[in-house]
Amino acid sequence: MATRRQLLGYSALTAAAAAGLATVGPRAAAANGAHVPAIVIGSGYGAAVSALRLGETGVQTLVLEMGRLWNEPGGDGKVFCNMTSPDERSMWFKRRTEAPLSTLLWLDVVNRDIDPYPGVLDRINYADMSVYVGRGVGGGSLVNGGMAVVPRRDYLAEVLPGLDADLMYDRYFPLAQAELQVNTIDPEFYRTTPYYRFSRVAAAQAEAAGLKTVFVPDVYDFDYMEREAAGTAEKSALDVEVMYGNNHGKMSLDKTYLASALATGNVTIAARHQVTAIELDADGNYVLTVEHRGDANELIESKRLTCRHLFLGAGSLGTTELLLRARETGALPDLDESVGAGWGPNGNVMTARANHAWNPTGLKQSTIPVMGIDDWDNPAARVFAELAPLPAGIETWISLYLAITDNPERGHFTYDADADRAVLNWSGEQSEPGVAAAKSLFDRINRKHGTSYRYDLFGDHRAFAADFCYHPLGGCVLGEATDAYGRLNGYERLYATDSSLIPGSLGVNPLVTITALAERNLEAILAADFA
Ligand code: FAE
Repeated sequence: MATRRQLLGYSALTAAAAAGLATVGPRAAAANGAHVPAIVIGSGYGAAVSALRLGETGVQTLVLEMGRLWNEPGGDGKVFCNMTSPDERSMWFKRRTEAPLSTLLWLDVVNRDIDPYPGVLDRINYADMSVYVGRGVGGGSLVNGGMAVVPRRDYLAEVLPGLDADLMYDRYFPLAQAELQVNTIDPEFYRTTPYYRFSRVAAAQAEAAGLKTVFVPDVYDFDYMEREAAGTAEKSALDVEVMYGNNHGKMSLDKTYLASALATGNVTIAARHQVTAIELDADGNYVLTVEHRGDANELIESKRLTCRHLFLGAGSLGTTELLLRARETGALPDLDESVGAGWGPNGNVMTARANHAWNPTGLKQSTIPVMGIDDWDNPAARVFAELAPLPAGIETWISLYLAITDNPERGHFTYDADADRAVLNWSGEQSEPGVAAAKSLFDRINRKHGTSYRYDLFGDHRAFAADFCYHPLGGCVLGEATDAYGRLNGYERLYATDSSLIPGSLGVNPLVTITALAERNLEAILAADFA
């Protein structure tokens, strides 16, 4: 249930979008030349936590987001398009959609030509790795599956040994889950609805092969989903909506943290505002070069905005690029030499199996995964694999999986001065440990059931796709490029607050951890740096 302050903040977002405004909240904060006490770059999980906690503490805060405000229906009455009929709203300035599954039976039937537009999903293509990210007020929360998994305590201690585990598990994870409105599917609905047949089939096969399956909580409102199934609410997850946005049901950040932040009265959100450079002036203020752009990507206004405290929440790629550029151009030369290092795709590997004719996976499929195979206790190959839907509108007999593997490889970013961008150094070989781990798990299932992989889904003849990821992590690692709370080494009042802090691997989907870590860090920062 939304709280009063969330309803208040969300209606401010909706009203601004309806009026065609890019800025929500006190407008002067985003005027060219303005000085504000705090600026937050980006509006994903880490950024949204920062905005709320700063606003609650009475700190005037400006949130700068390069993507759109997605709170106003288009000509078809919908804010977002679905995955089977993508239009320009689907992707960020592409001429053709770039979906993760690009073919079916080797046929080019998935992707569509689209007009370039600030659509909600971006795919950033490096040489041997592509990264999907959300663009818009709410960041990745607008496009993700909402799976809200708390990491294993032992693995979190391996990845980020400096964290106080008791505090994380007793205080910050429960706080993040409550604010994000995490809930769990009713097992009876799961067991009986045709929309989760795909998941029941895959779970039963995993269990028969001796593997453990677990329900996975989510930020999608499962009461709403039950009403979709009953025909009493407009369909969203049950109408092939997720990667290009959900029109209903999903508790994305614009309905939770960002709405609450706006309701404090101290927070301004400026959409289509991209930060391109960060400098420091003689008084120790951060000076930001910001481009306000329109739907055709035309420059509406170039701005200079200054602040005392600067929070980077532009995501693993966005935060790392801004910091690398600042260090390498000499704007912030004292940034740590480890900025750019410690990056990983959370061991993401996608694969699919072909089921026997007597085991259909269903015409109707919910887009929200609710179950995973948990084989993380297997010392030979630690894998947590979500049972993913493939809602094609036809029977495919496919079981699809996104496996999170314990791939120890790490990539790093370098600054390409000519292109003025950060380039990811990650080779195809570095994906191989993840593929080997995933293969060992799914080979077990195939052996048990006499089934095989599908080779027709990734545009070529591969059974495993590890050349794209949904979970970019690292680039500005906690305790390496920063102190124990995300303060950047070398500078004061400069913070990283997002997935860039987590060094490449987490063992589960990362949104709850990013949120909980930001809550932890902000509490310490507000107590010490804003006293
Ligand atoms: P993020 O949410 O990426 O937000 C960064 C924001 O900063 C974006 O809105 C950018 O547009 C904006 N930005 C970047 N550069 C600039 C700039 N220079 N100036 C202004 N704004 C800028 O950051 N995770 C889960 O836990 N469960 C899932 O089920 C799940 N499914 C996923 C499915 C898909 C298709 C994708 C793409 C991701 C999924 N994820 C999932 C990952 C999750 O969404 C991601 O880890 C978080 O969104 C990262 O949060 P951050 O706060 O780091």
